[in-house]
Amino acid sequence: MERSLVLIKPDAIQRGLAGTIISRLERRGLRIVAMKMLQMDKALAQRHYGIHKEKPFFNDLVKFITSSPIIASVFEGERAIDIIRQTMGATDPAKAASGSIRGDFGLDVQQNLVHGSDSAENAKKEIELFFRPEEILSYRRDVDRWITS
Ligand code: D4T
Repeated sequence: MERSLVLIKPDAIQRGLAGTIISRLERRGLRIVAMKMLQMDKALAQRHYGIHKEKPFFNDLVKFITSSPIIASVFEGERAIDIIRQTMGATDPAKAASGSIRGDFGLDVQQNLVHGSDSAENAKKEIELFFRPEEILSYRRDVDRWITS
C-alpha cells in the first residue's frame, strides 16, 4: 500500500472541479484516508515547494497556491503514487494526455489543478506537513472498519 499527498489547487476549487478530481482518483480504486480544506500560508507553501526555491517561478507559485483555499488530502492504494501521477497528467497541460485531469481541464503550468507526490519519500514528508498522524484514517479490511493511525 502506498500513500500520496494530493492537493486540489486554488484554480480547481475556484472552477468547481474539486468533485471531478476526487471522483477520477476514486474511480482508479484509490481510497481517501484524510481530507481537509484550508488556505495555505506563505510558510507552508515555501516548505511544500522548497525544492523549487531557486526556480524563476517560485515566488509566483507561492503567491498562487496561497491565493485562495485548497483541499489537502491523502489517497491510499497499491502503487498510488504512479497511478495518481498518471491520472493527473504532465505538469504542462498542453503536453498532458487527453483523458488526464490536466489534459482535460488544465489551463497552464501554474493553473494545473492538482498536486500529487512524486515518490514515497516525498509523500511521507509532504503528508507530515499537512496532517497530524491522528488525522489519517485507515480502512482495515480484516475487521471491516475505519481506524485511526
Ligand atoms: P506538482 O508538484 O504541483 O504536483 O507538479 P509537478 O510535480 O507535476 O511539477 P513540478 O514539480 O515540476 O512543478 C511544481 C509546481 O510548479 C508549478 N510550475 C511549474 C509553475 O508554476 N511554473 C513552471 O514553469 C513550472 C515548470 C506547477 C507545479
